Amino acid sequence: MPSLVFATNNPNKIKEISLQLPADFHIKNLIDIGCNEELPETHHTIEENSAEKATFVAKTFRVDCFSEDTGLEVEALNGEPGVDSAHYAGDRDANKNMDKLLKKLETVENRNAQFKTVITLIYKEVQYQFVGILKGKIGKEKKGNYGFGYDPIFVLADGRTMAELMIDEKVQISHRAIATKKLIDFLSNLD
Ligand code: ITT
Repeated sequence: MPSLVFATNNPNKIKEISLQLPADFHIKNLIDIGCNEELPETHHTIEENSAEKATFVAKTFRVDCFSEDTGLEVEALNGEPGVDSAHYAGDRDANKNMDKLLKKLETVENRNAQFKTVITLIYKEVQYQFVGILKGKIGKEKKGNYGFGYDPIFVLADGRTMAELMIDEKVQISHRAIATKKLIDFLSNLD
């Protein structure tokens, strides 16, 4: 397995993806390569922002790396918060983001939503993307103490919210896990 930098400042993403990676797969994080800055996310799609973060790190630090961008897309809101998921209520506050979404959906019957993760790998200066989608519904209230971000209001097919799953269960089924599995399969097949 090649040595890669995981270009993210989100410790929850590192925790989840590290659990899934095979034992011989070593990732470095941004601190290891001396990158202390916020990664640029200036585009209007999850795909473009994911690519932007990986490209920035690959070019600035001359490393092979991967990044990921994730968004929650709500059907009745035409895909909102989507690419704005982190800043939906203004300041990266998960509780405020969820409150804003619950308020917008107060009288809305269609609660269908999906999490979408796009991983961008830059390996030997070539870019690859891997997508993971998980469908669910937005609940009426927050439930559960695990996970992060929108997990307490994202209801799975079995009626539990994502925040009611412990991390080892989340990494079996999540949007991020689906995209990560594709990344691992790809890397395993490199010569
Ligand atoms: P990096 O860009 O440094 O990787 P970030 O936290 O800014 O980290 P994103 O731009 O992908 O990450 O932001 C997506 C937001 O969506 C994030 O702040 C969370 O609120 C939410 N989110 C991402 N993954 C999630 C998950 O697995 N469960 C619930 N919410 C999630």
